[in-house]
Amino acid sequence: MKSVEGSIKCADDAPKELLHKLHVEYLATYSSNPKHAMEKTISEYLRMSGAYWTLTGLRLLGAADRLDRSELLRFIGQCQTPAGGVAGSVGHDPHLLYTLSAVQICCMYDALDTLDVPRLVEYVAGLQRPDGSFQGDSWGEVDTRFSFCAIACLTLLNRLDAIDTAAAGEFVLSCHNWDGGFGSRPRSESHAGQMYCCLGALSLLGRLGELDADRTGWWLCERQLPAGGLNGRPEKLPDVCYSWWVLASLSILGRLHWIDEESVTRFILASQDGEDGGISDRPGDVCDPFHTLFGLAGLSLLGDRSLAPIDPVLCMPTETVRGRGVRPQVLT
Ligand code: GRG
Ligand code: ZN
Repeated sequence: MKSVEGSIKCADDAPKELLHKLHVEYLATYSSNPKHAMEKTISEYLRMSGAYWTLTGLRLLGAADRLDRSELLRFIGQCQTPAGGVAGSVGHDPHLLYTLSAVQICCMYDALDTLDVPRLVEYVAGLQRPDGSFQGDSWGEVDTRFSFCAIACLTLLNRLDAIDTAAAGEFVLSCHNWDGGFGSRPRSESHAGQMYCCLGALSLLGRLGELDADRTGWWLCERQLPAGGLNGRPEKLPDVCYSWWVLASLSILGRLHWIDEESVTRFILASQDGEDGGISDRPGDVCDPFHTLFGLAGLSLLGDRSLAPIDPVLCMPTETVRGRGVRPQVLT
């Protein structure tokens, strides 16, 4: 089997600077651009998260005014269901993933009155199970991603009192593996996306002190490949979105300097589309708003001062998070 090491390279003529203006145009016009009609149809079920990726990306670029605020808030209002949770699209079923995206957008727009907050809190709290875990919706799938979504939603709404936080923390800690990583459930394989969710949840619960931060940080910094990009688990390809899941996790642990910042920056910049804007998963691939946000967010964490600072736990502008009086725990 061919090793992934060295299989992905940044071409010499790949972009080396951040294409700020092109990304603003790409994100601001994504949903109205006929070129993306097919992707838009296929991703209809996650439109709410798409709106969060686009708005957050534009906030980092200082161009949030390019989106129609009232249209987006009207859409959110239409997606909150009688159960209190928020769906990915109008007429769909609610889920914690989209409920968090809706809360994040409303916080960025300072418009929480768009939502029926007491009912939303009841919905989130109702998804907690006796072992402290969270199911994503009424169908019952349990995953540490959903623990993060629930805890992040309630933190932003200042309603952590609605759940059993001690049990929620114990469940997340029970998903910590011998290799230093975290999985989706107890004894599941370590994965960088799950790592971000678990460290984010423990940060918001103020329980990072219970971890061996060196062992955890070591699993994370081993995700960097020779070309600079980061993968999500051993022997996998590098992907720009892991510049967020891994870098944010290292940042929460106060160990961002454990990776080579220059080569990961080069990898993200090489994944930009030099003609139409946007960032893809790796150099030469097709761009999408998901990788565009996480590429920009990674660059912001790495200190690009042309972008607004980002909070490593909530993946929202630091200004918004502080404005709500939220100070997630980070280790130094
Ligand atoms: C507020 C930023 C934010 C997130 C909300 C849903 C969520 C919380 C986090 C998702 C974390 C996660 C599990 C990310 C991984 C996404 C991803 C690229 C999955 C692909 O997995 P595989 O197995 O890919 O297809 P690999 O790279 O392992 O081959
Ligand atoms: Zn990806």
